[in-house]
Amino acid sequence: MSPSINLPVCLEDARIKVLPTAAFYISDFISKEEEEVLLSKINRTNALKIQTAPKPKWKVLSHRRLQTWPSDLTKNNSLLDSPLPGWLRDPVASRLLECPMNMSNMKQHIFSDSPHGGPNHVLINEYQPGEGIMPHKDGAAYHPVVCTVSLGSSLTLEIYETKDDGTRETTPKFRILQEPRSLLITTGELYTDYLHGIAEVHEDVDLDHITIANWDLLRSPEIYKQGNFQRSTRTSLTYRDVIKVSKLGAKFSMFKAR
Ligand SMILES: O=C(O)CCC(=O)C(=O)O
Repeated sequence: MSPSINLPVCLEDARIKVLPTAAFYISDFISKEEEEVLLSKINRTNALKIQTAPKPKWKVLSHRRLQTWPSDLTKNNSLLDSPLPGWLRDPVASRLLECPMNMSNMKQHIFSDSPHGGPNHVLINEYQPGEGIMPHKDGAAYHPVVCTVSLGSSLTLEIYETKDDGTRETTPKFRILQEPRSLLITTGELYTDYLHGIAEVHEDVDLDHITIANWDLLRSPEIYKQGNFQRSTRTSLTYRDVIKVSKLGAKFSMFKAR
């Protein structure tokens, strides 16, 4: 194992204790070399797709770029059965499945209770400084576990409560700082009841041990001791298990270039 990886013995050791339901943060989940390989795959994939298919893999949205692997969900929220490409399975997905939940049951991992026992879908989002994503919920298509690996730059994810009338509070209830090469896992009510988003700012401010829920789990809290951080390009990979999978996909996927 690369020395720059630092995995806890079990996820329980990486729990973000101030959050209402199980959420975990591992600052050194992948190495610098693995981060570089992932970034080159994400961008080379794009170049290859341009050569072999008219539609580029990146979807340019108004405030970020997005890739969807192995494919977009259908209108009824199902996934056409197709494996994730090898570079999205190893090292991230395989490492997620190897990390035990707690010491009392070393065989249980974060996807043990999910419909397919592991992630089958990855969204790749790229944010330039000043870009972000509006607060939202991920909805019913997925099992309520989201595993996010961050590449390139730090930024804060903001978690919002909803008011009794269903509208969202204006200030976030919690903020989680995600460093490059880190893994964040959110589950349960954080998935079902709270909204999450990324502010469209160039700089994250008001960073300290009180405002940042995972401060004690950060790799390099000293970087943020002035209380602010200037963002650069940040790419995230979010691994999820899509509940409905249509077997039709298997037939067509063998004809697709990967
Ligand atoms: O990029 C991220 O960390 C968040 C992405 C996100 O909110 C989503 O994919 O639903």
